[in-house]
Amino acid sequence: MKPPLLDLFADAQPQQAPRNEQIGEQSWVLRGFALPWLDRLLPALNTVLAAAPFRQMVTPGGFTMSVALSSCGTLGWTTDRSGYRYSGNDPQTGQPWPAMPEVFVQLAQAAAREAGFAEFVPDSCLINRYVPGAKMSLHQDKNETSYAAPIVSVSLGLPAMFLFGGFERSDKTQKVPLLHGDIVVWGGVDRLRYHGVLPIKDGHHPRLGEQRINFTFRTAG
Ligand SMILES: O=C(O)CCC(=O)C(=O)O
Repeated sequence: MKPPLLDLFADAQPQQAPRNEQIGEQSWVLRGFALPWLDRLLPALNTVLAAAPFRQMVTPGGFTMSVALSSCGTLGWTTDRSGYRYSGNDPQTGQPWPAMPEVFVQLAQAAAREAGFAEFVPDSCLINRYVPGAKMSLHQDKNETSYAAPIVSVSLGLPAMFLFGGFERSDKTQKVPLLHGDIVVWGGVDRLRYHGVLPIKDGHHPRLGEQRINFTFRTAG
């Protein structure tokens, strides 16, 4: 029997008290918001990853991303030498991306609602896997057809330092520490703010091991 991709039953860390922190006019960090969902989220994640395993993609500039990616939903974000785009099929298998598990949709909608975005209908969930040292450079999410919907970004596993900037790459950034279970939501007037993740520090998370997993929910199509 193949071992599970993630250890579903290892002890969870002590729970953080849920609270909401405003980091922009329409941007919030929902502390610990995903924690009560974990027992449903992680098995669903394993199912998605069995069909669309993590892989490292190449940027149009020819660099291999340090973060490994997968996706679920009707559209998955991809990159290769010819550009960044959304695709209905996993380029590795040629098959449609796995369907977005119902629990993913419910969590994303609950978080969006909590942050003031009532009608969020995500059609894409990018799943980012960071091992220690992996990072994501400052960027704007601009490959979506419309910017009307917010971004809902879920953090699991090792801690991260999230950078939340302005509308120019050179704008000053806020450093927002993110822990297991935190969710960042930004949209409306903040939808196109630059953001990124500093290199993940070495560590071991009791439930997810030596990695950080991020779900980025978007309405792409
Ligand atoms: O990992 C994160 O917290 C952010 C991910 C992100 O910015 C992205 O996938 O566009």
